[in-house]
Amino acid sequence: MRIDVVSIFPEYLAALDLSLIGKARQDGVLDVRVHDLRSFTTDRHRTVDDTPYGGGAGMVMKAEPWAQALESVLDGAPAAERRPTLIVPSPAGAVFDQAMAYELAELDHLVFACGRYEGIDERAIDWARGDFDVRPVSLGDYVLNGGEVAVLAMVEAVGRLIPGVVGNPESLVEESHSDGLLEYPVYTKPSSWRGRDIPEVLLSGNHAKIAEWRRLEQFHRTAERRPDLLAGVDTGALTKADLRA
Ligand code: 6GU
Repeated sequence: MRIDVVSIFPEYLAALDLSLIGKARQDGVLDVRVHDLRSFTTDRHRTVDDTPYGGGAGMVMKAEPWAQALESVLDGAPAAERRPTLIVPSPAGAVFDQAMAYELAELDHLVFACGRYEGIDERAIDWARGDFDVRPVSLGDYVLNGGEVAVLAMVEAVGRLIPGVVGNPESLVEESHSDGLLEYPVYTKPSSWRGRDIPEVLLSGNHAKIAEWRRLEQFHRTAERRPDLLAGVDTGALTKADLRA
């Protein structure tokens, strides 16, 4: 997968050199390129923002540097059957979730446009629809100063779903949100630690019983912490007592 990130703080994206994503880049599974928006300005001050029409606090990112940057990304992209997807991180976007991560992991070319200040001139976004499948995306209902941190989160969530990025694909199956529920609690040695014992069933060697216990724990946790998620899950024969709800 090819990933381009455009930002006025390319250093923020240095974390993409690390860990699983960094390894995937070294292995050639992920081709990640980070671009400095300011290098697409033409004035002496390398201006990327200006005051908002209509008034109000803060600054708005100018359209032209964005058009230049995105055109340069298109020029440098390998010929692809599908249009690249342009993700615009914004608290005003659709909320990113595991289903979206799976969807994006199927694509060959993702481009991230990191806005700062009060956002990007909307005409640049509209213009980009000519060449990109544009998707404004939010991490959740809170405000960050810019899209960079959101891009780190999204690239990690998407990248780890690409074959060859996570060493053991089995670990993608049994994790929070893979089945719409939160993950069950996990334990490792010693079996007794500071007076706390692990649940006995985990020492039973009975795999069916362990699987059943884990499933029930998933429901307990989800009912307690994220009851909103249960609406999308078949709770089947479970009773309210089972859910401890
Ligand atoms: Cl994706 N961007 C910004 N700037 N703020 C956010 C966000 C994204 N998601 C939640 N808050």
